[in-house]
Amino acid sequence: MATVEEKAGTGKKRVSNDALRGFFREMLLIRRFEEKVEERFRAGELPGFLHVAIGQEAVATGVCSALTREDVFASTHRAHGHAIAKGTPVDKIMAELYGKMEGCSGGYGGSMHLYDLEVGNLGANAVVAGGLPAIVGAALAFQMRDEKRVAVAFFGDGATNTGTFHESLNLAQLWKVPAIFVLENNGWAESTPAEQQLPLPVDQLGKRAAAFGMKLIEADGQDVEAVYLAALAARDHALAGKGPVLLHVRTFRLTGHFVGDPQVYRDREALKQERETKDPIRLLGARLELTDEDLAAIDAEVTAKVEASVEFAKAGTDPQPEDALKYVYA
Ligand SMILES: Cc1ncc(C[n+]2csc(CCOP(=O)(O)OP(=O)(O)O)c2C)c(N)n1
Ligand SMILES: [Mg+2]
Repeated sequence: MATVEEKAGTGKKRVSNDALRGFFREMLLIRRFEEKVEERFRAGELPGFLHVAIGQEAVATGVCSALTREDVFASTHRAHGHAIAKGTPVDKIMAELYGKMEGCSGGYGGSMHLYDLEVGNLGANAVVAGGLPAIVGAALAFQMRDEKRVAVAFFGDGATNTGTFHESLNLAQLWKVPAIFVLENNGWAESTPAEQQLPLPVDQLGKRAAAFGMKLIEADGQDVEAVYLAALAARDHALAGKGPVLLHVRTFRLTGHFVGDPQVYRDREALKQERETKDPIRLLGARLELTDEDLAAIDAEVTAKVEASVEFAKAGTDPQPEDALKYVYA
């Protein structure tokens, strides 16, 4: 976990510069990984359907840095960043995207089904809001076993319109389980903008917590320090037996819904503006006053990791036809 200090004379918490540099490195690793994934997908090397979370890296890093290895999470169709931030090596994730047996899900899952129980990844899920009920169950187990662990669900603004969202928050609050519901609000559900899918203004989506009497914590999703401190507070609340938390972070999807999305529905000028002003990596780099040399060194280090992951994946083992029905229980 990162070091939290007191900002001199203000009583306000802040994260040490060393820890912020660590966050920067991880966020850049996630960015370079996803850029590489886009490139290899366009080159026809990756099967399936892919979603990247470019612009949302501060949410993955901020939340997962506040968790221990024993804490668990469930993710969505936009899962690479969460998986990397919780500690799965990029080699295993890239191999999964290439459909290789060395992948974190043995090559059976692909981008929308990244699992890694060793680091507490209970699975990405292609079903919108599919992870929330699982997280309520995991949190209930921790509560019944008296374990100091939290269960975290990542999901988007669109997911808050599903029945599973409401059922999960209702039961979680009723049972006061140690769950954190991370509402990663990027203001889009595929090509549908917030104002066409939400009855509340996009920035007020956190108000949904009140319907369940649930604790609400909010943070700027482009500011990794703010997300991290908010996630720490949410974890403390949940572990104190005070019940679950809705952690609402406003963030920005700086690319299409899926890799290859031409985004014909999106205002070009607004997107350009968001890319210039809302990029969480650029914002953190400016705050840390990284020099060009610093930046080049960190970039070279993470880019080399990503390149190596592609080599690792390409050298991996293809599943055999006779393995197709393994792990099928239906
Ligand atoms: C139950 C269900 N309904 C619809 C879909 C199709 N779908 C995939 S992603 C998506 C949008 C989800 O929006 P949001 O929850 O805001 O997540 P984001 O894509 O913005 O990360 C939809 C409707 C689905 N996969 N599952
Ligand atoms: Mg969304």
